[in-house]
Amino acid sequence: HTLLTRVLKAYEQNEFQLYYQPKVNMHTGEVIGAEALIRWIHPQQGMIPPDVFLPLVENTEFSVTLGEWVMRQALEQMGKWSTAGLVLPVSINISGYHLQQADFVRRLAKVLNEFPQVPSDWLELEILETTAMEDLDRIAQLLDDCMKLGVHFALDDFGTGYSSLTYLRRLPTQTMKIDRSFVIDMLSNSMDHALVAGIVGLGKSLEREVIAEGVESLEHGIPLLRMGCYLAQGYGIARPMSADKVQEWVAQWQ
Ligand code: G
Ligand code: G
Ligand code: MN
Ligand code: NA
Repeated sequence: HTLLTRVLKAYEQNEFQLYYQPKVNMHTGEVIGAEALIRWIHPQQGMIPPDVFLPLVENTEFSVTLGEWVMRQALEQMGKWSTAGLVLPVSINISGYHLQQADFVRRLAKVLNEFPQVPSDWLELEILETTAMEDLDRIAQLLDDCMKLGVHFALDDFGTGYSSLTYLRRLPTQTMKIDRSFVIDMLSNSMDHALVAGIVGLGKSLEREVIAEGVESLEHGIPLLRMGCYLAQGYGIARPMSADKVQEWVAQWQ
């Protein structure tokens, strides 16, 4: 079997699972949400990371199937947490191929309607900066239409794409996620420190929320807070974890 046929079979056999990585406000201590990250739990090989199998399904019809599965899983999980007394907005990573499907808005609305107990504004879609977008006017309109349904958007891996500033200028997104490659070494690398400070300033000027990814230690919080970047995600706060561990994590964080 090719790896792709194994991926399709894995989907049918329910071997995919969403892990969740918390995002916090370092200033208030509040847990503000979590990013959903797909995992393939192979019965023999154990966990297979998305970098191994997502590239295979990229730009295929199956990536849309999987993308909608991720959406439903995230919404269902938010509903479960909410019932248990935990309000936790979830962001999911959306592939460019999926986002650019002609009926994206209609299908998103349909999925949201399946979860009437979950407010749509708890769902955030992270758009990869490396997503090749041919027609930015159309995508901007698409994001507007989705935002009318209530969902939020974030520019993921901000600063690494070849058209970061163009995407920022043309796409109506509420949040910028500073790519972890700038954040990880910012304590020792003055270039990275300056770039992070610049991105935070840009976010402030444009009235976007800014979240630092790759916060690998609590020391990272010191310069970030000084810059006015309060929101953070990274191994120093929490690693991605299975859904059943999240409530316990939130309880001990607070
Ligand atoms: O979780 P991890 O760091 O291994 O993720 C590796 C990459 O896979 C990241 O770039 C992440 O955005 C991407 N990824 C993780 N889960 C999903 C998903 O559900 N959908 C898409 N499209 N990408 C994902
Ligand atoms: O591309 P995207 O930002 O969606 O990727 C998220 C990926 O980043 C996840 O696979 C997650 O495991 C990884 N990640 C999250 N926090 C950290 C961190 O602090 N350091 C590193 N190196 N990777 C991280
Ligand atoms: Mn992401
Ligand atoms: Na990212």
